[in-house]
Amino acid sequence: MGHRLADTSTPARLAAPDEGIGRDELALATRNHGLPLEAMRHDLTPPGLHYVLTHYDIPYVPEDTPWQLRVGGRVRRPLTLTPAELRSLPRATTRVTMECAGNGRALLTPRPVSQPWLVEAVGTAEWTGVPLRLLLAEAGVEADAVDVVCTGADHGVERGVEQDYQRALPVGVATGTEPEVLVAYEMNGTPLPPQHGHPLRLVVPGWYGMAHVKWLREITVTDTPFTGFQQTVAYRLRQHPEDEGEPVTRIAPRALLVPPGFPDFMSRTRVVRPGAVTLEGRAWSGRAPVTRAEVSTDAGQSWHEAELEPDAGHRWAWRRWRFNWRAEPGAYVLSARATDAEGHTQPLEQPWNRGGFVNNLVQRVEVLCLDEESGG
Ligand SMILES: Nc1nc2c(c(=O)[nH]1)N[C@H]1C(S)=C(S)[C@@H](COP(=O)(O)O)O[C@H]1N2
Ligand SMILES: [Mo]
Repeated sequence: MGHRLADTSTPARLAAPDEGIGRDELALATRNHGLPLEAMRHDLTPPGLHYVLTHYDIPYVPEDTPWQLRVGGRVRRPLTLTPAELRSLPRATTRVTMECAGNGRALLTPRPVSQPWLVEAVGTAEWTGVPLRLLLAEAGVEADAVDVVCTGADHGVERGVEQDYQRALPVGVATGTEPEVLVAYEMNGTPLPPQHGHPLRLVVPGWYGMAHVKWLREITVTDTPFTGFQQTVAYRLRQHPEDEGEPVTRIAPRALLVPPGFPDFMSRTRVVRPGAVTLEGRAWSGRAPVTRAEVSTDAGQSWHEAELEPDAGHRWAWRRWRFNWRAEPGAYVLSARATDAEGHTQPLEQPWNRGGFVNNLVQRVEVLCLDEESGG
C-alpha cells in the first residue's frame, strides 16, 4: 500500500529564494561532472574530462555482451545490426562540441531544481560512426515518416513516468547532411567509454546534448509526432508549467574563458600578477559559425575584439580565441562573448525559463591582480 511512483503531473521544483543547493542536486552533480575549464586548452577534450550527463544509470555492457541495433517502424526493410556490422559500413568522423541544454541552470533565480550546472557542461570530441542517413536509406523510409525515435538501453523514472531514455529527431534532420547525424561507435579514435554510450550512441552536431542518445538500441520511424517524456515534458522552453513551450534544439552561442592565473582553492577566484596576461578561451554556436569573440574586463560595460584562431574547417567544434590583457593591480570581473554568423549573441541580463535550458548568459570570472610586491 502506498508503494507507487509519484504523481506524473508535477513539473520540476523551483528552489525557494535563498535555498542552497540540496543533497539531491549534489548527488546528481557528483555523478554528472563538468569539464574543468582549464582543459579548454586542448582542442579535443582528453578522455575523462569531457562533461557527462546521465539521467538514470550507466548500463553495464562488457565487451562480450551481444548488442543489436534495430531500425524499424515506417520503413520498407527493417534492419538489425551489430556494432561489428556497423563498423563494416561507410564511416565518418566529425569533431563536435557538445553542451548540455541545462548548462548555466544553477546560476538562475529562481533555480530549477535539477542537475545544477554552472557553465562547465561542455566538451569537444571526434566521433566516428555510420551516418544515420545511410542506415535510413538502407531501411527505406516511408513517405509518411515524421519522426525518428531513438531509444537508449537505460531505464528510469522521472517525475513519476517510468521510461527508457528516448528522444526523436524530425525525419528531415535524421536524413540530412547539415548536420550529418552519426550512429557513433568511437570517441577520439577509441571505442566509446561506458559513460559516453558504449557501444553505440547518436551524435547530432550542433544540437544540445539531450538529442545525442547514448546506449542506442532502437531507431523507430513514426508517422506521428513523438510525444515521449524527454520530447514533450522535458526539454521545452516554458515560462509556466502549463505552457506548451518551444522545443530545445540547437546550441546557442557561448564563449568561455580558460581561467587565467591561479585559483583560490575555495572561492575559485583567480589570481594574476600585474603585466601582460594572455586571456584565451573557446567560442561555439550550433546555430551558425562563430564569427566573433569579445572580451570585457569590466563586467560587460565595455568590450574588446578578441582574435579568433583561423577557421580549421571544423564547423561543429569550438574555436579558440585570444586577447592580450595588461593587468594592473585591482579586482576585476572578466567576461567573454560569442557572436555567430546569424547575429545571435549572448545576453548580459539573465533570461529565464522553467527548466533552466539554453541559458547562455555571459560568464563572469572574478580575478584579483596582485600588487607588484606581493606573492612570488
Ligand atoms: N540514453 C541516454 N542518452 C543520453 C542521456 C541519457 O541520460 N540517457 N543524456 C543526454 C543528455 S541530457 C546529455 S547532455 C548528453 C550528455 O552526453 P555525454 O554524457 O556523453 O557528455 O547525453 C544525452 N544522451
Ligand atoms: Mo543535457
